[in-house]
Amino acid sequence: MKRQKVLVTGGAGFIGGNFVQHMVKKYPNYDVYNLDFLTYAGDLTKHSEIEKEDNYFFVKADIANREEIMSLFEKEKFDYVIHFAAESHVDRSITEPEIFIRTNVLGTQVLLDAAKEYAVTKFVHVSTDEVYGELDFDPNTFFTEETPLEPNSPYSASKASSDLLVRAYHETFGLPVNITRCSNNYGPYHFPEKLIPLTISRVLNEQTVPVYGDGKNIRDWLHVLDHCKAIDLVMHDGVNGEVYNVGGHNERTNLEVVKTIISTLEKSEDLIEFVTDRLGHDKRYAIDPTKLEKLGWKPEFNFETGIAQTIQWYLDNKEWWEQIISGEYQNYFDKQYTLK
Ligand code: NAD
Ligand code: TDX
Repeated sequence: MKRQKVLVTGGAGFIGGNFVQHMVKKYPNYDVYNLDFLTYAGDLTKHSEIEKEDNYFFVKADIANREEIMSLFEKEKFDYVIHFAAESHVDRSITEPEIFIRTNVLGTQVLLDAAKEYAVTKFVHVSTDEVYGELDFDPNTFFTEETPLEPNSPYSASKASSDLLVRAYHETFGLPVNITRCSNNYGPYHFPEKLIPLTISRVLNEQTVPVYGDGKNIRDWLHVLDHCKAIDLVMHDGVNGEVYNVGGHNERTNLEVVKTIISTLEKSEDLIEFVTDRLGHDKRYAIDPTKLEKLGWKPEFNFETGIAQTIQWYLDNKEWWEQIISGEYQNYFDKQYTLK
């Protein structure tokens, strides 16, 4: 079999970064291209180990820059495109929606055009369960692949828009695509603006943890390495045109998550600070992963084993998250919280 060329967009970010490392190590016969614009969320220090490998390449480019993307595809003739690059933080989409449309919608369309023009074998679009909107607190209701799209935030609306474009390129042009919609990821290299790494880093620094509203909103937590295995499976075995939900039945309220972290680190719950709720805050997400399980996926982590491993990783890699929160990014943290 000829060497396969895999383009991973957003490979300097959290999930894309873990996926690039998974691919470089697991498939020495694949050339893995990490394409990233290195926004505030992109960081290459995480790849210091794999940088030495012959099958890893980095390209700095903006997915919304048509000329740049087209000439890269012309030159490299990729076999696979695994598309993670996005603006990913819901809170930012509430204050600055425009960049979400540019990156998540226009950027995806440029990549689809390039994938069509240069006839890739597969285009995997990494989306989110947030495109389905929110569920109520009835524990027997789940998002399936048939749940209608009802996004509530500018972020999820931009992701739903890109999902529809991906679907349209399959229906209209026959582009071989899959869409994956996963629940909240956590694990190594999670950017400390998101709930779990923000809580771990702030608790370790004896800072208060802002819990939005009453803390009863529910998220369904998925370890990033289980997500990487799901994408690996879908890129190789997914049926063209199909959507696959990814989630491991690990629902927790935000307050439960924060309390678990605080007790594991043996700190006081006095650090919890209830702050003004997020606008349009989705109540509950929960995934039905049956379709992906039928394809052969099974998660390794449950929330207890995954969160313990993740907390230990943040203890062992303090320099990584400290370099992020000690820079100008700190201003962002300080701006966000309005105490009740
Ligand atoms: P992230 O914010 O950690 O990383 C995003 C990466 O994309 C960064 O490296 C950034 O530099 C890059 N990027 C941004 N704009 C770009 C552009 N114009 N051109 C090229 N690169 C650009 O995000 P993440 O949490 O790793 O999420 C990855 C994907 O998974 C996203 O598409 C997101 O919507 C989806 N997703 C994330 C979660 C989650 O829990 N984190 C859950 C479901 C789905
Ligand atoms: O400081 C906080 N306090 C708080 O109570 C933060 C940052 C969050 N929260 C709450 C809001 C959510 O209910 O915690 C929950 C998780 O928040 P985030 O970590 O911001 O994630 P969420 O909004 O659920 O979105 C994530 O999962 C789906 C990713 O960021 C998205 O990219 C993905 O699509």
